[in-house]
Amino acid sequence: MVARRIYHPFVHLFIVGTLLAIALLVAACTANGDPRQPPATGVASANGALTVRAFEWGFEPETIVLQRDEEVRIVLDNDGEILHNLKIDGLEAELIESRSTGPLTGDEDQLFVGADDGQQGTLIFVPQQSGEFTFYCTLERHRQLGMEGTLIVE
Ligand SMILES: [Cu+2]
Repeated sequence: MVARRIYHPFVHLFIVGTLLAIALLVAACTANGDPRQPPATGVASANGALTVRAFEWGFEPETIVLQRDEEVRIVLDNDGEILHNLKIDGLEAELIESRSTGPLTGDEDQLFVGADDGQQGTLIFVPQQSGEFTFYCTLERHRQLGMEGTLIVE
């Protein structure tokens, strides 16, 4: 009887622990396999480079996180069948270079880069303001079809 009293709480803890572990495992597997999960957030690498894939109809990643006052080189990789671009509105920034491919280029001080289908464009700038902004494709209806993302400057 004494042995049972000592033994019992441990068995109970073991069962609860095992069930918890299984529940966590199942939750983790479900989250990873769920196609509705938003794509991972994009963060610039140590050398300030970040690739954003454009396609019909969206960007990947959909959320980009940049650091204020740190130079970033965004490579717009057009993986789609038609021309796309990436434009950021309302962000105070020092534009260093915009190198587009295809027929569209931005105005002089715009944060804009275009990329022809199967091509890449490069946009280099220094964000000078923290906050949350939107980036999108300016071509007709592309934004409405899903070519829109969030840019966060920390
Ligand atoms: Cu587009």
